[in-house]
Amino acid sequence: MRPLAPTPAQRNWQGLELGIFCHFGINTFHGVEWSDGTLPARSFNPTEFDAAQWVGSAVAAGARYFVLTAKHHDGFCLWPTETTDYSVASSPWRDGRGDVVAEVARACAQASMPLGLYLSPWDRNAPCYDDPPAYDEFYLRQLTELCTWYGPLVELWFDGAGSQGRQYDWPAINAVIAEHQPQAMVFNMGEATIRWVGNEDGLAHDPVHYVVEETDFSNYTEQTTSLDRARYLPPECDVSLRRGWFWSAADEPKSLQHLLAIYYSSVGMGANLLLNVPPDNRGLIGADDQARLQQWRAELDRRFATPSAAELTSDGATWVADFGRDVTLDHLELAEDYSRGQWIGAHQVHSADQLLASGQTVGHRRIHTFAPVSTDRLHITLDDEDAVLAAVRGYATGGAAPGTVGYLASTEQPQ
Ligand code: FUL
Repeated sequence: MRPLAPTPAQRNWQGLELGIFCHFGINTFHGVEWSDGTLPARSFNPTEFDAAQWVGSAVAAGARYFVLTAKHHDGFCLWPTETTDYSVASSPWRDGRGDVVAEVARACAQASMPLGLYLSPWDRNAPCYDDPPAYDEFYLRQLTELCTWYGPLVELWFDGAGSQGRQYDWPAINAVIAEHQPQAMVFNMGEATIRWVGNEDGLAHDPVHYVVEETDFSNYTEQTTSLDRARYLPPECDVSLRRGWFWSAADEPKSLQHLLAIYYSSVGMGANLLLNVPPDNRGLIGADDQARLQQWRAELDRRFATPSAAELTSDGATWVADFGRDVTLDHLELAEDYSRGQWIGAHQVHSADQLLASGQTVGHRRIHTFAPVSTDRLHITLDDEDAVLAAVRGYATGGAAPGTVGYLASTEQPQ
């Protein structure tokens, strides 16, 4: 049977590979992960706020999209919404005339960085939250403001946390998106076009299916969402550079080795990676975080910036990747042409009689590592003769290891 194929917008989004997630809000000023909607708006005061610095850090990290928490579960809005006073308009920042979403949107536009917005369905401040029809209307007004005030959006991020068992008016939500931001990817809820990978550690596991019949709901429940039919929903791996999603003075960035492991297990596994980099209470990305991101980017560039490209020929399911000369390789990247859907369910890579690598998914990009070999060609066997390899690239990294996952993010529910 022919697999389901991506829409052009889904393919475009998969091609972005790496995004920066930005958790910033009232919690940033109290060193907490979740707050209950009662922290005073007057505590929001990022005196050195600089959206260009945030987006510049994302550019330097090699990210190709940027997703901002316009409203987290506490209900505090980073834009001067007309729906509630619990927003930047009630804060001392810019004398209550500031708009974080607008400044980030401007910085993104200047850097040609696609912008996405996170709007938490769960709202612990809105008095109408316990009245579903009233809250649905309130939420639709917030979503409409975000979809109409800030230019094109690449992604709308709907977080299931706190919403187990709650129904929102998804048909109406989808209609707002369809009317104002039809090209935006919809993350994991409603009429989703992309899905959560199922953990907050940034790790995809082989096989990584682009077509699924159910999705995981959130980190705080075993609940899954059964879809009405199989859908093309490529995964996004979200994880924080730090232990927490929001900045806290006591936290610190993950090690380089850990971040490299995340990259190999997300982008290197055919999924997108959305790496959270939380600005601090000055409104800046701190020096340690910037330094770690730069170190990570430099090491990825060192490993992957100079590929040996191969010419590909195929005889049904067996492909020859011809490098045209002897090359020494210790990393290999395979790419599937998934414009007609994901066909490859298994693959093996041989150099002469030696099995170098094997696995299931190839997808957008699959990275393998192995002990160095010298060869002028590789043989790649796929499990389907209608599958098409788009590219094979070899790298000599000097035997660099994928990295190790030193710390798995806590799955405990913050209060
Ligand atoms: C979770 C939320 O509860 C966290 O605070 C964070 O926003 C993360 C991306 O999703 O489930």
